[in-house]
Amino acid sequence: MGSQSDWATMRHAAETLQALGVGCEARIVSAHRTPDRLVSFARGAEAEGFKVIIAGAGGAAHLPGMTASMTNLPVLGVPVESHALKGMDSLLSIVQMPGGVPVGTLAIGKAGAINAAILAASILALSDKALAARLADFRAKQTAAVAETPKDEA
Ligand code: RP5
Repeated sequence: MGSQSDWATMRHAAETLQALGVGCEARIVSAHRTPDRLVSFARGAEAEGFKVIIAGAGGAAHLPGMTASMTNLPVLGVPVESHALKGMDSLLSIVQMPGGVPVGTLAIGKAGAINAAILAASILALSDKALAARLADFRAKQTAAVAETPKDEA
């Protein structure tokens, strides 16, 4: 993620990955404030053993796109909700990549962070049968948890 301030959103990705039994590592890498760290991370991620990168950033959110420019790993982008523009700036910064350098862009905020984790798990599950089973179980439990009728809220 681009900043400590993104963690309130991106922790939902980490928690979802943990729930699915997928190992993950959370790092702060700012495209603007720590550009050398970005280059070093993106260029070395594959050799470090990462399989999928979830990049969350807000505002002028260049982190996902710049990361994707320096690695062939799948990069999933999470637009963090900004104060000024409610994350529309983040979304448009992340989603409008030029053809040839893809970032799989998710929804703004918490839903996007959760879905980035599930999508990362889906990618990894293609070559991991045990994870595929955990993912199927996760989805089945989610379905079972949806009531057929609403109840009054307290
Ligand atoms: C972006 O700027 C970060 O991803 C963050 O969403 C936003 C604001 O960062 P802070 O000023 O809160 O550190 O680079």
